[in-house]
Amino acid sequence: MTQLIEMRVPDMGDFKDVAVIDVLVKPGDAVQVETPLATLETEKATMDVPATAAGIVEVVHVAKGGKVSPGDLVVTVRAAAGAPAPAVASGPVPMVAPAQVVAPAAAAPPPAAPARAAAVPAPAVAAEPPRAASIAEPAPIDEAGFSRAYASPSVRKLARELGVDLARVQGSGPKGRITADDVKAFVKRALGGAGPTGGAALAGAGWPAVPVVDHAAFGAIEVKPLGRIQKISSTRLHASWVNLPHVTQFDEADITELEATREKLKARASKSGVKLTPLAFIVRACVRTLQHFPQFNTSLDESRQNLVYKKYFHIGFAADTPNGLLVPVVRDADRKDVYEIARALAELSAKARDGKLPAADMQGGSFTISSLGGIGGTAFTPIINAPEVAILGVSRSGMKPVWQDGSFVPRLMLPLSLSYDHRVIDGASAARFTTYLAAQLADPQGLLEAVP
Ligand code: CAO
Repeated sequence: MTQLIEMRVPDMGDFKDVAVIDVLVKPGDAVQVETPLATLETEKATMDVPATAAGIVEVVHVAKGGKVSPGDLVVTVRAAAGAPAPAVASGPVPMVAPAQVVAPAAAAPPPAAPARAAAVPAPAVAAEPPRAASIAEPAPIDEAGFSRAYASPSVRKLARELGVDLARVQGSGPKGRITADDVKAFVKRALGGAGPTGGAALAGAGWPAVPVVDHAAFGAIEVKPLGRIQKISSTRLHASWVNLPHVTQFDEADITELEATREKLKARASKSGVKLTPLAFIVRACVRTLQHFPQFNTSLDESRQNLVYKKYFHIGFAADTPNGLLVPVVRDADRKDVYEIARALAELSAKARDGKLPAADMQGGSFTISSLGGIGGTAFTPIINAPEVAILGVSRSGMKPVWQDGSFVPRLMLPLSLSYDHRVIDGASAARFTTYLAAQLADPQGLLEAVP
């Protein structure tokens, strides 16, 4: 003989007309004692209405968005045959404070293992499949952050079961409340994006996450979506940053003679439609240096056991465009003289700025230059355009006193910042590379020689 049990909203102190923000069961669902039936929200907290007996839900009397008061009917449950008498509705249900207020209940240790696990003999250890070495151990849960997170007890329980640190989950509910769907989406992202390039902000993926901050809580804000190019470059930059051990070697090149020569040639070049900028000379100098140090014109293959030496010199250069950062590639830069390089730079950067750069013009680069010289700065640490193994950063040149033959002389010095993949290149090679590069830049006549 089965029995119908009415489950009602328990005493909530002075609260009346409390919003139902989630209904967690539907007719036909099996519930156990303490299974959350619905989530209610007052101005100060969210709380779950728990089942008081085991059985099958017959009728749900509340709807999401409705209001309830203590004593209102939530569900009618058909008790399981032979089930023990329903537990007495136990005073106020566990309450969870919204963000900032620490709820003692929320900081409680993880719930005990489900009853089934206790009743079933544990599988022999040997029967467990070996754990893949690449799966990271879950990061420990930040208990203080977990307890501060704004979530109902049922969502907390779910998070505990799945090993999700609620402190790292962005809530999509009203006032930033974390829902069960937020927790599930977080886990899906962890499974799909775990690993170095995924950049998963998940406890389970082993990558520590940056804190999620409700910026609006501190003042006015405006949210703007990232542009398409920004999204692509942010993924690539992040992938390079987390996969390649970067080291940056700084140096200076004396370009006093180079600038004097460029000044002399600029007007004539301009008449034939060529803007002879320092970057054209820098590309030429890099090609000569790469020819001398072929290891910088390589990529690691997929197995990471071999270096792929490229016999071509396709030089990418970072171009600042209204849509974001693009890297057009000057193809076969070793077969171009300074004027031809200057012409290619101007054409490619114009196309990039107008949004008319075909994908083919951004592919196949073997080394990249990022020049901020036209803007300013003294040095920076560029991120390697992986799978390339090095990138040259160029900052603004300036007059400096340089000690020469017993006295200081004013020289125009160009700051160089070479970031390299330390798996492929060692520090001594990098220092030799920038020293050689600086020597090329100090020799404008050499750079102006016809290409063999
Ligand atoms: N030191 C001093 N002056 C420099 C210089 C340097 N290192 N490099 C360029 N200049 C000067 C040029 O001589 C030019 O002056 P004049 O007109 O008097 O000759 C002026 O700065 C502007 O140069 P430019 O920008 O027209 O040409 P460029 O070849 O130096 O640069 C390009 C072209 C596409 C690289 C540049 O426009 C650009 O987009 N730079 C930004 C790159 C970037 O965003 N890098 C960061 C990537 S990582 O986030």
